[in-house]
Amino acid sequence: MTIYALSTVPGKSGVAVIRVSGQLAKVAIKKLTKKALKPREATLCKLYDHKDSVFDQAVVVFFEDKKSFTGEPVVEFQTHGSLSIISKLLDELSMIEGFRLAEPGEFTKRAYLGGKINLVQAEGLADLIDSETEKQREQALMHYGNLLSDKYFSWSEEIKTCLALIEASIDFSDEDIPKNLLNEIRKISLKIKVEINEFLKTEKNANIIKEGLRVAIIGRPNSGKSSLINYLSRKKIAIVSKKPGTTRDILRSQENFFGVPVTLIDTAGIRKSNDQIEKEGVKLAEKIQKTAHIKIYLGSNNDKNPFSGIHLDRTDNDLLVINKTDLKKKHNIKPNISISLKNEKKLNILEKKLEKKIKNIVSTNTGAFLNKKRQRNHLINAEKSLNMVTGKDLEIMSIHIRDALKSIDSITKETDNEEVLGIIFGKFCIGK
Ligand SMILES: Nc1nc2c(ncn2[C@@H]2O[C@H](COP(=O)(O)OP(=O)(O)OP(=O)(O)O)[C@@H](O)[C@H]2O)c(=O)[nH]1
Ligand SMILES: [Mg+2]
Repeated sequence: MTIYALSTVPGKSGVAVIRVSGQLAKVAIKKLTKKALKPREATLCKLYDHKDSVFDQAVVVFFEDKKSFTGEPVVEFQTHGSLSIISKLLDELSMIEGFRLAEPGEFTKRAYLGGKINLVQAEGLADLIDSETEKQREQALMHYGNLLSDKYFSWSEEIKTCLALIEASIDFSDEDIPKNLLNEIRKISLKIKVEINEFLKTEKNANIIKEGLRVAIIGRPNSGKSSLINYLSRKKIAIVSKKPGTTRDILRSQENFFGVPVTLIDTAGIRKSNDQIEKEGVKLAEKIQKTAHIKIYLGSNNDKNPFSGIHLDRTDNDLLVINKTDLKKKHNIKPNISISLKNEKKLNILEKKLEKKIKNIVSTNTGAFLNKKRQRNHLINAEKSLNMVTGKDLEIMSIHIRDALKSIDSITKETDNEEVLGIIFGKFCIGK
């Protein structure tokens, strides 16, 4: 069947694009424009309905078989974007024999089935359409372009090399198998395994790009956490008061720090309390502490034990900060920095340190990240199969290597899984 759909947003617009794909695409040109168009040339045409009345003027472009997005003959009608013209053109197309309205994602699905793009690229295209921030767009483009697919293709090639080595020596008796051959196979499979493992780890970075970095301020009551979120965000996000236990809920402020989406989070002061609401707040704070990418542990200079009752699980990304240096020091903690929010002392240094931590996390995030469960599942299966490439029995080794190859190849090309294809392409809108 030849399919058609509105490819631009439904509704009133300057220009609407209606796309037709299929072997009969040329029939639509002939019926609607009464012209024969040269491929890839924009031609201004009158559009005729089935009663020979002109209903619009449109720029029409024809793409030949194999030289279009879908790989089939494609026509794009760029009409005036009025609701009546769009529905008229869709009606006229529906009257042509062999034509039907496209399903969601069907143009992209045809591009995949026609070998114009692989599945990883199709998933990247869906992300590209959905992308909202610059980082998301960058990532989606890496998936839609060749970068990620090439990684999978190169693993596939290397695994095939292993198979070729096995094939070449399968007739040797066990004793005669050259030792370096077994070593070579093990070396290649180990290398791929390590690379897969590294790539699996990038999944958490993908979440940062999607949801932003979470910076949580954690500390005992009254240490100045709310004062700090207000300072860092340059807004009055939280109530500041000398009464310990002021903040109970989680307070968030969305920031854009040097192009990185960051959520600053103020939490309830952590201490033992009999107050039911405060207890609830402490629980929430401890939960946030576990999921933050960066924790700013904030203590008071005039506390003997500024972090008592707080489980200081520190990574390199976290900062230990002492506030209230305008008051007398009562502790012997060695923090990353001491500040006074009251006197605005060393706050710019704190901000610099925070900037460094953020950049550190984001800058290690170059290249394409894993962001699809489907791809992850195949990678995990490939990893499992490669783990079994041990021993000396070439036939058994070859079974596991073949399994690994199948898993890797399924990432770019699912051969027999209509359900999976339905999920991937169903995510697109009609007309894409
Ligand atoms: N002397 C002094 N007081 C400060 C400083 N920073 C904040 N404060 C005061 O300390 C008190 C507590 O500040 P908050 O920002 O509300 O502290 P918090 O950590 O959010 O407290 P809870 O919400 O109760 O957990 C307020 O009276 C602030 O004005 C500082 O650097 N020096
Ligand atoms: Mg507070």
